[in-house]
Amino acid sequence: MKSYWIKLSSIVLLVVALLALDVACSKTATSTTPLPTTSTTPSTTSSAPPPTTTTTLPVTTTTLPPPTTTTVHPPTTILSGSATVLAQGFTFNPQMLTVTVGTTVTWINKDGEDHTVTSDTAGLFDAVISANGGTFSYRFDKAGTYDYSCLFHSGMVGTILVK
Ligand SMILES: [Cu+2]
Repeated sequence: MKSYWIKLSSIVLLVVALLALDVACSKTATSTTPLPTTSTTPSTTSSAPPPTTTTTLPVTTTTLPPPTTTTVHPPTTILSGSATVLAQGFTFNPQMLTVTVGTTVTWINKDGEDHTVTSDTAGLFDAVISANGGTFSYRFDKAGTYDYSCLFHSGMVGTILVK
């Protein structure tokens, strides 16, 4: 019985010793001494900014020559095969259309009123293009200037230039 108590007490002591050792170890592990902060003081050599020398330059007024106005002519797009003229807002758009010989021109009425496509050359072409999408097509097989107008609205004129 006595030996049992000795054994037990020795175990308890051992456990206590182990615990103490563990505590000591954890203490040493956690207590990390902070590194010395080497505060490098910046060398404050405040160099004064260089004095701003404001040199007043003499104002040279150069008289520029008048701008040369170059009139840019829009490139005349010559359409071939097929071309379209819109009757819109009581005008033919484009008002002048240049096409090659053999081109079929189609007029499309975009207005809410009827128009006509009537050649100034009597008997060449005269057609009514009805309101909201009416169309008329004519194939120009000869070079020349073809003026036309709308019989319903004076001043509604157009030209087809065939080259
Ligand atoms: Cu018209």
